[in-house]
Amino acid sequence: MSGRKVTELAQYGKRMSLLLRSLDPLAVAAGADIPDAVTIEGVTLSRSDLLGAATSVAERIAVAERVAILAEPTVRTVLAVVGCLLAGVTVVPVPPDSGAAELTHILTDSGAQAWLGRALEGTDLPVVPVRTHARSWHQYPEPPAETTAFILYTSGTTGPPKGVLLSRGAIAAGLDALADAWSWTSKDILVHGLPLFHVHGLILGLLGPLRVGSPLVHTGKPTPQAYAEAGGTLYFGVPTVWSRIAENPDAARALADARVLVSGSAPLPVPVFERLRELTGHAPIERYGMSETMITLSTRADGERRPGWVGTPVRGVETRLRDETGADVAHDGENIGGLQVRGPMLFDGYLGRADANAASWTDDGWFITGDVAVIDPDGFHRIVGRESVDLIKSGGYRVGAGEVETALLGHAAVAEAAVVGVPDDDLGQRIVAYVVLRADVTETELIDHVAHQLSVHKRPREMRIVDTLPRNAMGKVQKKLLA
Ligand code: MCA
Ligand code: AMP
Repeated sequence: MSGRKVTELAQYGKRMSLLLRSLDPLAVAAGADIPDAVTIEGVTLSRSDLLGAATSVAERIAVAERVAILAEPTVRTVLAVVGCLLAGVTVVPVPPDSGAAELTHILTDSGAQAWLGRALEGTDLPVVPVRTHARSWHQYPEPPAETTAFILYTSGTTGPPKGVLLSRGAIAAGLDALADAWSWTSKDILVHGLPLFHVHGLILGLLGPLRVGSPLVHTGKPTPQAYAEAGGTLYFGVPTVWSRIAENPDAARALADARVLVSGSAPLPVPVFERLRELTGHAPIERYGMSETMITLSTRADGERRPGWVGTPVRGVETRLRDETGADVAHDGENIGGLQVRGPMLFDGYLGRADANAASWTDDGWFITGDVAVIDPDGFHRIVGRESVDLIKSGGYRVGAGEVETALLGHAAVAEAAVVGVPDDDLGQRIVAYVVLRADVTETELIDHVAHQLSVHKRPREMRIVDTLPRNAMGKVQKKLLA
């Protein structure tokens, strides 16, 4: 990043930090105990259970700088994450379905010093146990707002996932902006069954309710039946979750008593929006964000909810559109441009990736999202798509075509590989791999190979074996012809 940009960002950050509050996740909503603060694995923890047990985790881990947490949806994961936040230790959440190559990359790249809680096999890091019945009431001073709270691994178009550095201050600002947009208060009960290693399930879905003081029910898996039975007021889901609920009218109707249904992480198809409205009586709130930025745009609980549109900037956020030459694009609801954002909830850069950091920011300090959007004269945003076909969103997961191609090329039978996202009614996009083979192999074997190297959710759902890949004169695969 240029010196000028760093100074501008620092000044911007300083102005915004005046608006921030502490990220001790249990401090803001302090007061009377909450008997049902978190329910997960069918176990309910009160706020004081959580504080006592997580503080005991903090005491064990406070000497560390960064630790890896296997982000299964369990009581231990919750205690480990909150314990680290109390002690000011950086958390590296590890997807529980991580395969060998992805796991090695995350642990090495992040510099995690130990596992906190359960470890995946095949790593030589020390393991610090999390004891659910231990209690401590030690009080830790609030670490500075700039302290990195999480390193979240997220896919790029090429290469292995990059570590996104999210500070305590960014998270506090991001959560407070959402509480404002969604009128989210301690009277709500949040329900979701999203994974605890991404912004959506972990930061919004676990730290959000702790900060607001609203009970959380984590359903394990986000099935229509589990959502229907949970009895919440506020529901989070990725579009795949909502489209499965929309196809299950009984489950959908059971959500009629909720206050707000929120969709995000990928575009919510308009027919799913309409069907949910018909069955539940609620027009869902749609919001837009990234691991790098948290949530920057949302429709509001007290505002218009327009199908296919993701609303207006949340508190503290500014947006603009730029064309390929860097010129301004009019906010006329028609012209499309590259979406750029800034605000107090943005990340502090990719860990150890000067190249990617330089490419992600404009000279005047705006983050280049890589998404293409239109903005109407009222400030409403519609996300049109991504600039690159090499970033795929499948079931709300961001998957880089390049990482899947590299994994496939690591199999002895694969000579060439090209991976694309194909429209899919259930997953939004389905990962499809085109391969040229040099030896016999079954499709299942190749799919399993990716699942074991990267992670289960990055596996191609379909393999297409071809004789050649379409290439241009430069030898580059023409993916538009494949997708
Ligand atoms: C199938 N399975 C396999 C294989 N094939 N296991 C090993 N090898 C294989 N080859 C098993 C899986 O282990 C799993 O088992 C079961 O099949 C189902 O897996 P799958 O088919 O992948 O699940 P799905 O039904 O497709 O999942 C849909 C989903 C999921 C639940 C919607 O995609 C999901 O949780 N998405 C959320 C993504 C998310 O949170 N994104 C937020 C990013 P078993 O079931 O027994 O385990 S943050 C973000 O985007 C920003 C900030 C934002 O805006 O929010
Ligand atoms: P991730 O890093 O997993 O957070 O993925 C971020 C990407 O998800 C964004 O850059 C968008 O491409 C996409 N995304 C998130 N929310 C939405 C939404 N509501 N509509 C369209 N795309 C979305």
